[in-house]
Amino acid sequence: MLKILGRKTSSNVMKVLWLCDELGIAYDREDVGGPFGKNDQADYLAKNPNGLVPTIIDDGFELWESNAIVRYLAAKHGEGSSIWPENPQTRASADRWMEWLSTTVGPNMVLIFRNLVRETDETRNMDEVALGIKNCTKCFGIMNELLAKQDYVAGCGFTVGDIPLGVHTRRWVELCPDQAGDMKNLMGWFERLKARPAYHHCLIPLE
Ligand SMILES: N[C@@H](CCC(=O)N[C@@H](CS)C(=O)NCC(=O)O)C(=O)O
Repeated sequence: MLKILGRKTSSNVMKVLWLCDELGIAYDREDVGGPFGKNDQADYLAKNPNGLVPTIIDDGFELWESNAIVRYLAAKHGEGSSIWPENPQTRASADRWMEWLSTTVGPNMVLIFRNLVRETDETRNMDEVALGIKNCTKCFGIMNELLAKQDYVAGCGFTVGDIPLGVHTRRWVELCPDQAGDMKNLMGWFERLKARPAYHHCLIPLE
């Protein structure tokens, strides 16, 4: 059975859990990282030298990097579903939004999330929060424009492209409700995601 190493509160682990439930992939998850530790131990570092989560083990195949894991599992189990589009252009479009989350949205969401959720009153840096909000407003504004024309990021069907952005959009809505609330098309897409049973992985309390 597929083994997933990683705490369920991690945004990167959420991507994998969400995809597995969408495709009905059975898995066994072990808590690693955060308060559970173990990611600094030699046997974990031998699988993932970054000491980060998630890592998967599938029939002896070890893989880290959450987007790579999502693509691997979708390619293996998602044939015939909209999640892993057959059309190369639709698939490339989905891929583009996954990369954009990692390179452009994610680093700004980290500024907001780390300061508002993880730091204390003494260590919180509100200048970083303001910068994160400014840049995320631009990013989610781009999505809001896109979603005026289509139901999902890569077109009319739900794809792997919706997963990383969907994980972070929940954080945006919860941490910056005023900015998110003004983005009606984004909120419509968020409601469509919330209607998917597998999205429950992303709706747990932030920590
Ligand atoms: N690019 C990596 C980033 C992984 C990452 O930063 N994971 C964080 C959790 S979201 C982590 O392992 N933090 C240390 C910990 O949880 O102990 C991926 O997408 O898998």
